[in-house]
This record gives sequence, C-alpha cells and structure tokens, in this order.
Amino acid sequence: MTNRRNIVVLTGAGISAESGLATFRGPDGLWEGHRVEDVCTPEALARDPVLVHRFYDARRAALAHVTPNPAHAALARLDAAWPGGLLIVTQNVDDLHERAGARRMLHMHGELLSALCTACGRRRRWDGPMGGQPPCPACDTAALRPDIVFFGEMPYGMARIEQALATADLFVSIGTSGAVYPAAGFVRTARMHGAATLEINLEPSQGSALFDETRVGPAGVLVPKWVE
Ligand code: BJW
Repeated sequence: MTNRRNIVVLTGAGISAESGLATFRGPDGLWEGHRVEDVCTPEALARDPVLVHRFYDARRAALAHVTPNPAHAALARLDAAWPGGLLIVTQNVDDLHERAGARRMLHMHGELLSALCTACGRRRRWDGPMGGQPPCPACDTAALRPDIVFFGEMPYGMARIEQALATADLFVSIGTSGAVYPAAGFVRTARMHGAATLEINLEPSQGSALFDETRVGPAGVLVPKWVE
C-alpha cells in the first residue's frame, strides 16, 4: 500500500464483473440488442418507458444473485482501516460496495435500489416493480423513475467529488473504460492538483496514458494486492 494521506478511488463496472454483473462496453455489453447509450437517456424513458423499466428491472433482479468479490472486500477493509481521507466514488448502480462494508462512498450515477420522483425530486428506496410507494403524498407512483443518472443529466455529488480530487494525494481508478465523462476526466483533475495516479484494469483504458502507473489484470486479484 501507500502512506499517502487523502485517497480518492473511482470504480466502474469492471470491479463488479467478477461478481457476475455484465460490463457495458465489453463483448457482452449489449442488452437485448440495445447499446447503453440508447437506453440510458431521458428521451428513451419518455419514448419507451416500458423498455427502460425492463432494462432496470432486469438489472435489479440480477442483484439478488450476486455477492461482493475480493476487490469490494479489499476496498471495504481500506475504508475501515485508513486513517486519512478516503472517498470511494462509484459509477456503479449496484450495491456491492455497501454490502462489502464500505461507508465512505458515493454513487455518482445513481442506485438501482432507489427511486426518483420526477414530480418532487425526492429519492427513496425502490421497493416494488414500479417503485412501490411514492416518496411523498403529493406525487403518485406514475411519477417514479429509476434513480439513475442518464446521459445528459448531472451526476450526483459533483461538488463533493471535486473537493476530494482537489485535496487528493492519490487517485486510483479501478475497472472503468474511461469512456464516460465527467468520471473519465477525474484523473486529469487529480493530476492537476498534484495527486499520484494509479489505474487497475483488465486492459489499458482509454485514458491510460494519463496515469502514472497502470496495473493490468483482474480487480479481484490486483485490488487486494494494492490494499494490503
Ligand atoms: C475489468 C474486469 C475485471 C472488466 N477487473 N477490470 C463528448 C465528450 C465529453 C462528454 C460528452 C460528450 N458527449 C456527451 C458527453 C457527456 C456524456 C458522456 O460522457 N458521453 C460519452 C458516451 C461520450 N456524459 C454524461 O451525459 C454525464 N453527464 C454529464 O456530462 O452532465 C454534464 C456535466 C457537466 C459538467 C460537469 C459534470 C457534468 C452522465 C453520464 C451518465 C452515465 N450513465 C451510465 C448508465 C447509468 C448507470 C447504469 O445503468 O448502470 O453509467 S452509462 C454507463 O457507462 C454507466 C457506467 O457507470 C458508465 C461507465 O462505464 P464503465 O463503468 O467504465 O464500464 P465499461 O463497460 O465501459 O468498462 C468496464 C471496464 O472494466 C473495461 O475497461 C474492462 O476492461 C474492465 N474490466 N472486467 C478489472 N475483472
């Protein structure tokens, strides 16, 4: 491990791949023939809500059959033991970091197990096929949508993330292709503020050249090695 004080960890779909969840842009990255870019937009939700709900219902159902892997567990150990600053920013909408025990974390692209009311903007736990009870009496179930950040929408927690990047001594990116912004730009921001940068991925990502070091291999093996 390292003795650097403030750490920001960014995770992507690759960290959950060894738990059995599909990544977005690999060979199995299509869902019923649709690219994620065609399903995850406000326009797609307006045009074909049944398709979009089916996509997220399937993803939600898949959560019941998976468990955290050694990479999630290693980050949870880091969270419990690290005396300095730590923020685990995940692009993933699964709950595997929490189930492994991580606490200092943030879901920048939303959560499968959360519903968002399009009428009042409140978020609540997803508890039913169409989101269960509405978050507040003023809105009805029809107004609920998956609490997912679609393309063109502002990710959650940007101010907190920017602040953590500005004071980071080390930025670590795990299991992400670097294809989607603003997450793909975090490495530049961290470097600009003087952080050391490390990438852990099955293959060099689109932004590999921006990292001080790239370790190529499965997260389930390399993340525990990095943390210990
Ligand atoms: C392993 C492994 C193993 C496998 N071990 N590794 C042109 C330029 C710049 C930006 C834009 C642009 N045009 C449009 C934009 C903006 C747009 C964008 O980036 N589009 C790109 C397609 C170009 N971004 C947005 O719209 C975002 N909002 C935004 O920009 O708001 C404005 C703003 C302005 C200023 C500041 C801030 C904001 C919103 C993006 C929302 C993304 N949503 C999704 C879907 C929702 C969640 C869900 O349904 O699950 O999020 S898309 C999808 O991609 C999902 C992911 O979180 C995201 C990233 O994917 P990820 O995690 O990297 O997965 P993969 O599959 O791509 O990669 C997996 C990697 O793991 C691979 O490299 C494998 O090799 C590796 N791997 N097994 C280690 N075992």
